[in-house]
Amino acid sequence: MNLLQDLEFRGLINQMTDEKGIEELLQTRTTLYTGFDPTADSLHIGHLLPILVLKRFQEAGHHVIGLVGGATGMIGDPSGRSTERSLNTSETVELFSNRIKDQLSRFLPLEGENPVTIANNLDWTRDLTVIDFLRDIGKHFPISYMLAKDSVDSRLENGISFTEFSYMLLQSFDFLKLYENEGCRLQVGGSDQWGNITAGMELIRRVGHEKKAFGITVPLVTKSDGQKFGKTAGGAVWLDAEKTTPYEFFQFWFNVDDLDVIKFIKFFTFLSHEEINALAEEVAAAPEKRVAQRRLAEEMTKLVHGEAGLSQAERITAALFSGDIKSLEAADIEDAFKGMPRFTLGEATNLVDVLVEAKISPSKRQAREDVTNGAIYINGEREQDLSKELSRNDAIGNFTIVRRGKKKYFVLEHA
Ligand code: 485
Repeated sequence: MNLLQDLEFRGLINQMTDEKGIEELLQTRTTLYTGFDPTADSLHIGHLLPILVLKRFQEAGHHVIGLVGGATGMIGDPSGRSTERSLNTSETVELFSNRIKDQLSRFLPLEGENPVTIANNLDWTRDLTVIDFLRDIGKHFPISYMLAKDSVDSRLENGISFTEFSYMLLQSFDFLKLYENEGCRLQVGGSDQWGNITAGMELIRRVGHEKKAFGITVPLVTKSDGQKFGKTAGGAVWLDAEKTTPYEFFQFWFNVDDLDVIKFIKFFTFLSHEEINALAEEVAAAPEKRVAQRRLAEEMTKLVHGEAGLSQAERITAALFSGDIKSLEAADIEDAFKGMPRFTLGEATNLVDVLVEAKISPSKRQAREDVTNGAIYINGEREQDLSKELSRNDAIGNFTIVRRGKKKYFVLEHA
């Protein structure tokens, strides 16, 4: 099975500008690119699909260029957005560019057998004068053509600045530059990039290049429940471990719906078609076992956070499931209970008093009952002694974890 057939099997192709032409192009080693704008200090899970598609091209022997939009990040792509973006300073854009370049290179090796190239469009726009830009690029774009693009048309009513209106010219210019300098014939992007990609192909044609350029878009990832993919209660799912911990990342995948899990396995993992089909049978036969979700979570966490990140995530998951908090290390505790309110221990150290003060039990009477009934666990161990004093000796690092009942966890921090 060739690359295109694999992409089709996985549902990774949304649109192609010319299926026959692309099939032919991919018969031999070709150069392709995808652009990423530095609009934040990290990429998020929404970027992962195109990144992994690039990885599939790279592994199939093609030359992949990951473009960081040091220039376009100064402007702001109107595609898929209903309002104008706010501008970042050039320092911020540069900082973000470096972070994104580092992240890209984690997935797309810059060394080894078939290295990926990282480019920055600031390199060919920095010294471009406004006069040259308007004469050499602008002249090829009829206003009617630009107005007809979705990204512009959908914004005419609510307003679009000349700045964002011009964005497609910059992205088109990138395609032209990479075509001329690197022999890049194919641009890949999300479905919102169709307009920009086809504009670039058009520019390449209009300046008189004979060999055609092509475009492929990958689908927007959607969930069966209609909610937005890649968002949790805590916000976006980031690829940076500082922003989304490996444990949170693991949980995100572990919690995907039965109706979505096989689709996501096809999209995001490199499992073979046989393995995927076997997992699909598992989901149909015994969905409650969540075998496919576990496999998806393992594969993705390993891919993004490495073996160490995966084992940490699994350690925390197992500890929280079994209640064996003692098996966790101090650093795990921070991640496992990230975002949960913490109660800082003060004067009171008597367990019953702390239960009341930290609002773990609603009243002193209830707190005593909870302890005697065996509903209170300290770092995973049942505590039934009413005279128990909490001390640093109980703590894991700076924290003591109290559980009330089956699942309710509370974090006590030793001052
Ligand atoms: O020459 C180019 C310069 C910039 C870009 C592409 C080519 C970036 C592009 N305009 C863009 O905004 N991409 C988004 C981003 O950077 O976050 C997302 C797309 C998504 C997918 C992903 O980038 O919204 O569909 O293409 C890689």
